[in-house]
Amino acid sequence: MINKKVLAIILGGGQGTRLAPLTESRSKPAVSIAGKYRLVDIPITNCIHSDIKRMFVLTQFNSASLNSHIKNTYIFSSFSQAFVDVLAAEQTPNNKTWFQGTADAVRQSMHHFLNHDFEYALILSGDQLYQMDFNDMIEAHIEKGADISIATLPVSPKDATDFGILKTNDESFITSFTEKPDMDQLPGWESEVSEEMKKEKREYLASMGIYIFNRQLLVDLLSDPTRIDFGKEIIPQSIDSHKVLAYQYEGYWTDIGTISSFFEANIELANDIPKFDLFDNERNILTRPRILPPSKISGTHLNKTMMAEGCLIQAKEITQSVIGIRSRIGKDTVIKNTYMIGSDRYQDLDELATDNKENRPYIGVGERCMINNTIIDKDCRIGNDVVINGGPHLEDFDNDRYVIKDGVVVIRKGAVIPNEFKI
Ligand code: ADQ
Ligand code: ADP
Repeated sequence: MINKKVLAIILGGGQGTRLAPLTESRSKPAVSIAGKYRLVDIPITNCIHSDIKRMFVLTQFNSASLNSHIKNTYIFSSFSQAFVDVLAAEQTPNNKTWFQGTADAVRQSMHHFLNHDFEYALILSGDQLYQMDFNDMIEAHIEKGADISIATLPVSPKDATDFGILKTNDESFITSFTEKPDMDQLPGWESEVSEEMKKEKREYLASMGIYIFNRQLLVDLLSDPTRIDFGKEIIPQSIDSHKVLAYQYEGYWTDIGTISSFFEANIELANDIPKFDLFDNERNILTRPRILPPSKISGTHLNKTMMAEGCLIQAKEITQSVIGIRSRIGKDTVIKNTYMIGSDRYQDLDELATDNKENRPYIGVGERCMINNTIIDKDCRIGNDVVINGGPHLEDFDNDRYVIKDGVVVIRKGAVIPNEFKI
């Protein structure tokens, strides 16, 4: 099955500064989540489960890891029209700059989209965690004769300032929209929401940054090059002149565009019943299958831990953590509230001997370490007796080995943390 009316455009990320340092050596869609997936797998999976199988991923810079992931994962039959193509910002004679914003990214790639037959463009963000069947939203869009549809979610006043907030009429058409209002602008923006949402004090309707546009309208709206962003220009400027429908969603959805939200979302996955269900028979998250051995664990007390395949674990305790592919953790180490992304490969015995001789820690985490509130990027070498205790007591910090953002310590990809180092 393939939905031939819809073309999906996944906004893969701007400069990615909010997710730095994870985005310093790779593009945002290639950032790893849940120990084995990449961010881009979430919107692609949602599309595939909705029978939308023609997708473009727009990214600011093209990384080898993103291309090889997509090329090796989303392989469709040669008789099908399905594809996932990565489009990176290109410099052309007419256009010497990178994408200025979300709408600009779509405008600059428009000539690629228009080569395809479609009636509706489904525009998605690349940094959100959710499972959604887009068909319901597309049906509502068609049934109500909308020009544009925006998926919306009730949020609390605290969250409302991070989103586009809107109000609708009785037919769910949007009558007003404000992008990321200040706290003192919020009064008056409340909406009618379900009893359940009211109880949670989620009375503001937020844009989820998921849009459906009718093809010609998108072309027309983007013909004005001063319109750079969907949230700042396109949507607010369309409310009065077009039928902009709010599609209400109440399932689990979270933005994972910052280090703290990315960290929280990953750690939450290790709960007994996480809000995001990776263990769903039908709506499973797709990613590149790797041929890895089962994880080997010895003497470890594992508590609320999600561990990917191919790990070698001798730690004393791992609690509320996500341990990514090929992770190695040494004896008597205690790891809590940590997302360890894993490694690209194993070291062989010769290499380990060389590391030993040169006094360099092995790839992974050494012995007798204590690690808490930390993200360990790929291929880090953390020595023995290291203490990393992240938390709100730490101030923001940045050096060539690690970064501290909102209390979360992020060990940079490939960083070497020597024996007995303390953070
Ligand atoms: P934000 O998420 O703050 O708000 P933005 O930073 O523009 O909006 O990002 C939207 C998506 O586009 C993200 O996935 C981002 O990575 C990607 N993106 C940003 N710049 C890009 C570029 N130059 N090229 C390619 N991709 C790019 C938006 C809306 C709000 C809404 C929230 C919901 O503006 O109204 O409430 O999304 O999260
Ligand atoms: P990231 O996942 O951090 O974005 P990449 O996907 O670009 O990084 O790199 C991962 C790929 O690099 C893997 O396919 C892995 O096989 C390969 N790789 C990385 N380091 C080495 C190495 N030292 N030797 C061989 N292959 C490596």
